[in-house]
Amino acid sequence: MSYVSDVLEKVIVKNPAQPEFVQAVKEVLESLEPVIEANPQYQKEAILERITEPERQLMFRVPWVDDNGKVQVNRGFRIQFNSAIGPYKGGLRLHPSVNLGIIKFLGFEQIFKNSLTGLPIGGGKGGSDFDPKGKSDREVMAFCQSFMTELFRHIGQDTDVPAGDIGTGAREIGYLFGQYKRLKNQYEGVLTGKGLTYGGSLARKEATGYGLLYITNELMKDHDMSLEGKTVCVSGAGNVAIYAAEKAAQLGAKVVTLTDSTGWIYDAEGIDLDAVKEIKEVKRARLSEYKNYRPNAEYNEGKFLWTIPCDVALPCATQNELDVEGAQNLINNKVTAVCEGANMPTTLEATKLLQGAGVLFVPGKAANAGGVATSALEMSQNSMRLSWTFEEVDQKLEGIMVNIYHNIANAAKKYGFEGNYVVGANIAGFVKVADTMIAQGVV
Ligand code: NDP
Ligand code: 2IT
Repeated sequence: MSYVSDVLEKVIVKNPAQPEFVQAVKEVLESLEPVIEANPQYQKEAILERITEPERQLMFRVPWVDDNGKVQVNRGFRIQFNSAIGPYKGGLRLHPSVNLGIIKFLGFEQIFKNSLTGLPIGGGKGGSDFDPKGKSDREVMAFCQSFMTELFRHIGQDTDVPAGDIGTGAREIGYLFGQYKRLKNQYEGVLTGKGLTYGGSLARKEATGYGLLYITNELMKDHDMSLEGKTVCVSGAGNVAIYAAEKAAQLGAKVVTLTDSTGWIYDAEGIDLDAVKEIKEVKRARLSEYKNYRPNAEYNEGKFLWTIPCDVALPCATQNELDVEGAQNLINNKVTAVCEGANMPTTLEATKLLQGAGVLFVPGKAANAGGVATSALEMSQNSMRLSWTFEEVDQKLEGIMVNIYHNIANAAKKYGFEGNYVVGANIAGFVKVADTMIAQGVV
């Protein structure tokens, strides 16, 4: 049995009931075969065994009182996965589906994504099964304060720097920051995605979506195409989806779909983003309201199956949202490129199907790295106690995304997998972390 299959087997046995974690590990490990074969030292140093085992896993009770005076209990998580190249860095997800396996898959992906940014950040992720939907501001604050009352002792600007993810936006980061400061009596850049009056970075809000389009643009350019005049389907209607749609439109494309957890909209004339921002960012309401703004648009209840013809598909909602059925619909409609704004939105089978059909496919750990990269820029600004302009941050972000594209393209080519950006991203992200782990000894 090869070293890769042996470790994968062990990961499956040691992590029962964690299908998403096993899926993420399988995708990475299988594409590392050529590097592992070329470098026997990785096996001698047990790099794959070490890199698949988090350095530290925290699970804790989060009790809080709701508006009816009733005590509620949620489960909190922080997975400090790998600190070889920098302090743990990664978001906090607040969603009822959150469990240990989900946070571990996200933390594992984050190691390689953060490595690809070229910035000094290790991999981590956290969150809770708390559902912010339908909660009052006071309830969200009560939850955040309780969550931070345990988390604060494990994090810090040089130890572990959490940020936003699904369900965690500016409001939640504000409450978390306030409680951290109160408990530690320290004003430090312990979280990113902060408000602009207390250490936040301009362009962080836009960064993941804009970054996704910068890398998509570079991919198209490298294949003698452009986004100008292209039709784009985006899924999700949150932070990543909205700013992906905004940059796509700025680059001359027409975005015709968005989705949320209850339905999806199709606007053949191009999505009106001011309307979506009002519905989602201000009212925290459902996409079904979009018809009130654009009566000619379509709203459909249920899951979007990628049935609308498009040149570029950008899944920006959640894991495994694009399955074989969706992929086949995209292929039938002659999609050119699929670039992942969410983390692992495409199933392994759907990824293989798309790649087999010659669709250009850029995986999330490369394509959505603009968010965490800009978080690292926020950390730099906090350390220097100064702020860059929107243009400065945006320019750095674009440079980072263009670099990531060429690094993953070159890594794939070097190992004989030209055009396979999944293999390229995994190899390019892995090698730096693995070599650093060896340099730092058995820790
Ligand atoms: P948001 O909470 O802002 O938005 C998530 C969107 O996806 C919402 O529209 C939500 O619907 C929809 N959604 C979430 N879960 C489900 C589900 N189970 N089924 C169907 N729809 C769902 O999160 P983000 O935009 O920040 O995150 C989206 C993805 O991007 C995630 O995979 C995240 O890990 C990833 N990501 C985020 C980064 C960031 O900087 N924020 C950076 C890199 C990756 P509804 O509106 O109904 O809630
Ligand atoms: O998945 C991700 O990269 C994020 N949610 C952003 C993490 C961060 O630290 O900005």
